[in-house]
Amino acid sequence: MKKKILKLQEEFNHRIAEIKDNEKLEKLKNEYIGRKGYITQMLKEIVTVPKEDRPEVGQLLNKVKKNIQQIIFEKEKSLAEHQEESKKIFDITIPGKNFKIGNIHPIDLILKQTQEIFLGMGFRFVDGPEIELDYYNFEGLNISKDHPARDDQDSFYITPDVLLRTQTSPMQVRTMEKQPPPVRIISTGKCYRRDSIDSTHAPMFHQIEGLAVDKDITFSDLKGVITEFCQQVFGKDRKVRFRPGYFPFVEPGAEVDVSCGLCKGKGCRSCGYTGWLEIMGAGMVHPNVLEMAGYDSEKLTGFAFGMGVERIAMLKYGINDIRLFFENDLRFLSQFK
Ligand code: 2NL
Repeated sequence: MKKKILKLQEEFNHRIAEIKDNEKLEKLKNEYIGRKGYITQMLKEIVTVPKEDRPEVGQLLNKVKKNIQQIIFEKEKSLAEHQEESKKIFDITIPGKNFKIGNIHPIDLILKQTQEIFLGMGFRFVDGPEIELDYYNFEGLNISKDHPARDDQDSFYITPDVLLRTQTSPMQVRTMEKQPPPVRIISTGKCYRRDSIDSTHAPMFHQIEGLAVDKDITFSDLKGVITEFCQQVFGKDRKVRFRPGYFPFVEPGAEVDVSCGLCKGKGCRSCGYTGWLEIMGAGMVHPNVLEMAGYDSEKLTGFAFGMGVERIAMLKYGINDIRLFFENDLRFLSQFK
């Protein structure tokens, strides 16, 4: 009997080593430790063992039973783990992880596009401080302390002489002071004004300004550059017109309109039934501005223009409220790709 028990254990050890799935393991479990299994069978057979040997044989049988139970338990665990593991490696039906990639802010999109267009026409890009001296923001641009134009460009003052720039022109003045002509620059960035917030005004906004100074620069050059820019941003089919307009730093000055894209210039609600949309101010640089920067206004002429980036973006994308740009609502911002 003892031999038979040990043989049973040995046989079990061989058989379990071969097993690779739950179904076969379950069968083997029944075969050995089930209700009609070998072990139960042998427990019944114990009566055939001589009385004095029974305790020893019984103990051995119990030991083998426990042993087999333990081995089966371990095998069940390892099969389950293996299954988990192979799921991880092989289940190609699990959906991939969706990486969220951000997109460029619509204002930056217009800024980048604009820079590309003007770089293509030979302009250089300059960058400068948002905290400026009164001199560069106003005085050097022909806006003296008592000039009424200051009313439209009320600023945030840090001291009476230091303020948040109300336009990007200060960098143009700084550039002229620093370098001899010819000058062909684009200045872009944030500007600040003490405006009440509404659908077309924000206390912080972005501007794009251009300046070209050289011998023999004419209003025709300005018209050519601006028309090219408008057609690249809004489309080849757009027309551009120049109306007289006043800015203290230019003479003559002009307001620039682009033909309405919705009605093709016929007049509709979106263009106020005029067929035109105002997009920027421009003009020939005022002789006073050239002189203050140290340029000879008898020998040199120049043109300049300035536009609000938010306004360009609103016209291009059909947006009706400037506040959308600054509220950081991803449902809005993620539409510009
Ligand atoms: C507007 C009008 C304009 C300029 C900006 C400029 C700069 C220098 C000299 C002369 Cl250094 N002019 N810039 C000229 C005309 C118009 O901007 O309404 N911008 C949003």
